Amino acid sequence: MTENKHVKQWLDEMVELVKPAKVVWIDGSEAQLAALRDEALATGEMEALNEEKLPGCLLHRTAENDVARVEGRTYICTKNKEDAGPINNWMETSAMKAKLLPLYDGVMQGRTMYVIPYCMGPIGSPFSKVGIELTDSIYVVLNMDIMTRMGKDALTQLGDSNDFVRGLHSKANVEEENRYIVQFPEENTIWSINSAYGGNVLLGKKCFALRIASYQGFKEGWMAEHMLILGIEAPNGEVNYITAAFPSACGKTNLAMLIPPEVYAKQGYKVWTVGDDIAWMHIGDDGRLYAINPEAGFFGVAPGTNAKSNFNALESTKKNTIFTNVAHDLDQNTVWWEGLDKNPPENVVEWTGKKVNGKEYTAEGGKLAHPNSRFTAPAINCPCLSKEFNNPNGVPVTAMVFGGRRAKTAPLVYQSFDWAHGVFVGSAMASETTAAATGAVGVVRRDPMAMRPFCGYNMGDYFGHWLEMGKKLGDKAPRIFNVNWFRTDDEGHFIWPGFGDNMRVLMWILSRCKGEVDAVETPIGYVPNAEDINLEGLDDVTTETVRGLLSIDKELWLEDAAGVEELYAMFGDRLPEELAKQLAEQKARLAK
Ligand code: GTP
Ligand code: SPV
Ligand code: MN
Repeated sequence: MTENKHVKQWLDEMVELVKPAKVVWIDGSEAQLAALRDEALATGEMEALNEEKLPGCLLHRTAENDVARVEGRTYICTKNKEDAGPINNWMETSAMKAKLLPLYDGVMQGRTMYVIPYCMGPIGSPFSKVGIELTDSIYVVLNMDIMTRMGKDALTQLGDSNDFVRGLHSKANVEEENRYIVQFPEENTIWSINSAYGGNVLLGKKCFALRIASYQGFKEGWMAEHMLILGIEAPNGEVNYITAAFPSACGKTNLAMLIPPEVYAKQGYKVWTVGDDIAWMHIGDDGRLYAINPEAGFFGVAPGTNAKSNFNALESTKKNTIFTNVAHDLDQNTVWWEGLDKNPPENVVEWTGKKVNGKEYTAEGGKLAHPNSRFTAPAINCPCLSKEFNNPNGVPVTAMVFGGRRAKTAPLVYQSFDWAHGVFVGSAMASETTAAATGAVGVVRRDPMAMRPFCGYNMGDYFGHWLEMGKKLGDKAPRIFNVNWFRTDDEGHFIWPGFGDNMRVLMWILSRCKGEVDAVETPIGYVPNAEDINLEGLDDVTTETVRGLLSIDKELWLEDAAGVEELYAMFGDRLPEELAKQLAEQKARLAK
């Protein structure tokens, strides 16, 4: 399908290694995809859902030991350990290859190898980049079709260039003890083996668009971030774009697709989604920062998604969507998850594949759907998809937001003093862990810029790169904020209503960017006057509640600073001096 000699040479090498029975190029045609769907249905790898209620939708279950990203088995391999940094698992490039080659040797014998050319970013955009994924999984092919611009167009975009990411995936025998998700940023290469789950195997997503791309951005002067992109359209038609970085399962998809509360809707405000997980950002000709969404679909968390919490996400899943590890309602031949509605189906197969009755669950945790069950939905299904979605130049960013799950400490919202302080705020992020990765849930850990699992190089250098970008942007830099939707009361209930009502906070953020509203200067940044958060139409939330949500406990913040200090110490001399200075200044302000 291509005359590109770099592609052909690499493909020959990989075929010789994994020895597939057959090699099939994915051209992206509907006929080829339909045949693959049929094959997956015939083998039971996928199940077809109710054609009337969920046309074109498929259900898939992964192995019980393979339901989330595996951070402990994810590596950044470079020649020198310092270049991967203290946060990433590291092994020297050739040592890792020596370890993995025997696992790959002949692993596709008797299987078909699919060759998937794909483009991250709009076809024709100067900011887009091409990858090729080799895989023995039809699930991967069908998901990559939704998540990326896959097929012939991607090869056209590549031309005869050597600048493509070489991805090799085999589900092998899905052995946990031999599972590896390995990035070689210095070689534009990804090797993934023994998983068949989402982020571990859809190599365009976290492996390329964040781990490899963050390193490319460092080298080439742009940024790859774990950020949603949304536009807020004012009644006069002006649209302002906001990007936001929250750790996995902390609310990006929800915020990206929010429905404005009545108070704004009636005035004519609208919200548009450009992206829900990843932003690639470049400095434009006018000196501002522009963002594109490299993806073409949403790999979203199913549990908690319902018509009230996220109408637009739910609508996006009504056709041509793949559901992974949700429950299967046998009477309707539809899907169900916790939080969809209050009526779990009676005649149901839980996510593990076991048929259960009524409300008995056998799966650990007592849930019908896995907490990290997901939908893979085409972006074009989204009712609020931005008309700029395919704009090759991206959209200009007015504000950047960081946030996480913090039961106490972080206030509802605050603004950094300036860009450098904003980089400090992002670097100091912490959040409670979620089901998006294997391991304990609900433990507070430091997660700088929500990139801890996704930064493909030394995070000290990454902080330095952020500071550099700010210098280049100067006074055109987006303003930087931090939010927290997850403060809880003494009974552990969320105090802030969240979801659509988060727009009330975004509106304050935009007012600040335009210099329209004052704020209170505190040791950690500018905090709103509680009266400036519009609460019209909210029954349970008063200005007094908001005052509480905005309160800052200096003791807790000093403890937090100690955590930041510990994190910073890991980077040694790779930590930019500016950040050490920011931390010292913040501590001094808190101690006053
Ligand atoms: P990844 O796809 O893993 O990167 O996750 P994400 O950041 O896109 O998170 P998502 O929007 O899917 O939300 C994850 C979970 O957080 C869901 O269960 C939501 O219901 C919940 N959530 C999202 N926004 C809010 C909010 O404003 N308040 C509360 N309390 N929960 C929220
Ligand atoms: C995340 O974990 O941040 C995700 C899902 O968006 S995955 O693609 O599995 O990484
Ligand atoms: Mn994510």
